[in-house]
Amino acid sequence: MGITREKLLEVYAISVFAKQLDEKVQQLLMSGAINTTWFSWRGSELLGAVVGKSMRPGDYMVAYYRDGMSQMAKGSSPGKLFAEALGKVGGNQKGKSGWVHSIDLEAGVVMNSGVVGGQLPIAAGWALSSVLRGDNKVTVCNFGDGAANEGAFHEAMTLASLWSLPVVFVCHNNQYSEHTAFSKMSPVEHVADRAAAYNLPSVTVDGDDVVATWDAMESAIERARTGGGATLVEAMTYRFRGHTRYDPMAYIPSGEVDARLNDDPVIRFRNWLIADGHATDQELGVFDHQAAGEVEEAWEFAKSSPYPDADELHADVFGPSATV
Ligand SMILES: Cc1ncc(C[n+]2csc(CCOP(=O)(O)OP(=O)(O)O)c2C)c(N)n1
Ligand SMILES: [Mg+2]
Repeated sequence: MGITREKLLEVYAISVFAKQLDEKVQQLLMSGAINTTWFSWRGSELLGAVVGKSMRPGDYMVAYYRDGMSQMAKGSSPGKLFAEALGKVGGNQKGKSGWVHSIDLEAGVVMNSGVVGGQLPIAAGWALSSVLRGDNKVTVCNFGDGAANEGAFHEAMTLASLWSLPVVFVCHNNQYSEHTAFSKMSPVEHVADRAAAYNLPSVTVDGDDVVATWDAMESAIERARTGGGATLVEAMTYRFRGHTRYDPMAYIPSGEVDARLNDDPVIRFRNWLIADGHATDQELGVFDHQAAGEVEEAWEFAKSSPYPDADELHADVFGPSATV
């Protein structure tokens, strides 16, 4: 039990890559080179990396629009995600889903949604499918703190507890839901405090603390896999950028974002890896360098992929048939 050196380095590699990819996308958006809806994950790279890396390859991930870093840590191709965000044929859904509905069945990313909270009962459904099929898989469901205020949260927690489903609900509590602070939306301090009402085990962890978050994920996944049922993990994190790129963040107390930016968790983790003897500066420098190359590869892949032909409009979609 506990995170190995190998996994610590994998978490570092994916988080530094995710940070650089997000920065590349911001730069492309601000320069007008691309135009897409992008929900920045800056500030939560470590959390996403730990969630994806703590799962088995065959496990199911139910994603949400701000957790591309978790999906990539689970094995989803960055190039295909990027192409999907741009509506290109090379994307996971050939450009028809866009970023917020991209899934990757090969990587086990089975569901994704822009409907806030909508994925929670569906995650319970995936977990129920594992019980019925006896496939010994665990479903991990990512969602935000705002999603915990949807009725769907209540439905999912109730069923997951009642039926002892093999699911781990991971709340990425970045303390804001669009333009509203969690403290203004919730009568209890933590999402995890609500678990008692469902008789569910729960924990609140510092999502920037890789070791603590790994331990929380490992024991919740183990509980789910061994018949102990569901767990609610609340990981505290922070959203470095606005909800979308058009958000001036005027509702955030002055100095709050700067204080967070000056204590970037990815840099803090890097320093800790060195200070604690897990890696040298040179070893980590190799990952930093590789990440820069992989970001360019993903961008090149997305850029060079064509847009779908107009003939494709009705293929692979529900609704009017191709003959309409
Ligand atoms: C059912 C529903 N209600 C409202 C919205 C509009 N909306 C999009 S993102 C968002 C904020 C959700 O916040 P949170 O769950 O904390 O996730 P975060 O964006 O902070 O990662 C809202 C309200 C939506 N997409 N779906
Ligand atoms: Mg939030």
